[in-house]
Amino acid sequence: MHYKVTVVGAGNVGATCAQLIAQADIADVVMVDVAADLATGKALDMMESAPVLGFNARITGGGDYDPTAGSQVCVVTAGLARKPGMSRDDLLAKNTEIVSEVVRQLVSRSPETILIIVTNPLDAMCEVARRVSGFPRERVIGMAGVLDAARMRWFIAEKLSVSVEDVDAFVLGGHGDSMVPLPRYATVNGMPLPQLLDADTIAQINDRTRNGGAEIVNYYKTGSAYYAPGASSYEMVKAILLDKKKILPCAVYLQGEYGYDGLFIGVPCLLGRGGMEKVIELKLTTEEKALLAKSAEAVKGLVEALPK
Ligand code: TXD
Repeated sequence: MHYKVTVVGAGNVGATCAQLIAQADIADVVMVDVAADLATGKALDMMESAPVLGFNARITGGGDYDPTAGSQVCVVTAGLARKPGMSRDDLLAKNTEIVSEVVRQLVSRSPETILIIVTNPLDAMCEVARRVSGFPRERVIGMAGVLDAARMRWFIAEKLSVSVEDVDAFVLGGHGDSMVPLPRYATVNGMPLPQLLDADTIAQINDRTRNGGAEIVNYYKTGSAYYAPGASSYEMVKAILLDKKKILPCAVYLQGEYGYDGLFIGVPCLLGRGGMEKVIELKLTTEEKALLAKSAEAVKGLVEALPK
């Protein structure tokens, strides 16, 4: 079967994700953007890279949603990006409007699709997508933890001068400054991180992970990170389409797990062809639970601030 993935928002993150999906030949990609010509132009530009890179997937782009019909996965990156000095939360009102409209358009044409939400403020936009789509939680998944964990993994690999391939890490909680890096569950080729680095160094890595988005915004000045966010979105699409049963940290609508009910929070999930197939519950220390509670409060605040 030939899979179809829609990416809404042909901006920095959307286009990076689209290119990676096509280049891996796992699906055809339809890009949609209000800036229709931007989507058309980027799709053409990517297709012109196909002969050189050697992929056969088709990428199309424009402003029309009809070509998205029957998509197995839809990635929503449409919205405004953060500018320096702007918090993720400042984006709330504007992006609620955008994500609501985008999701309505998508689900009317692909009622069985799996939604991957990327637009910030992430956890609140997931809730908007869940409400508008009426989908079960298995089919509304937020991308944040894969990115936050990737940042943490890179900082660990850099610090220890080891291959990124050997480094695993988990970040829980909302995708904000109160996210919860979990060094106790980070490993380097199976070896627990706390045995390899001292507590101060680990604390520095945790802080840098929490501020990873802001660090890039400060360099870019006119936009936010996109290579790692695009790659992280692609990783989730791949895990779903190829039914990998991969455990990845994702924002998911909790129903009692970790003591939360009715809130999107980043936790380890098993991703496969059914979407978010299982929430994995880790045993947390009292301190980790307290940090997660703080992060959950921040998400709750955002959700309560959503326009009714
Ligand atoms: O970890 C994460 N979840 C994130 C989230 C990591 C990085 C970026 N994150 C958020 O993703 C960011 O704060 C933004 O809310 C989105 C997209 O970021 P990107 O850097 O790709 O922003 P761009 O380059 O501005 O692209 C957004 C595109 C742009 O081309 C707009 O024209 C389009 O979205 N857009 C729309 N498309 C379709 N429909 C509507 N209504 C629309 N409005 C804007």
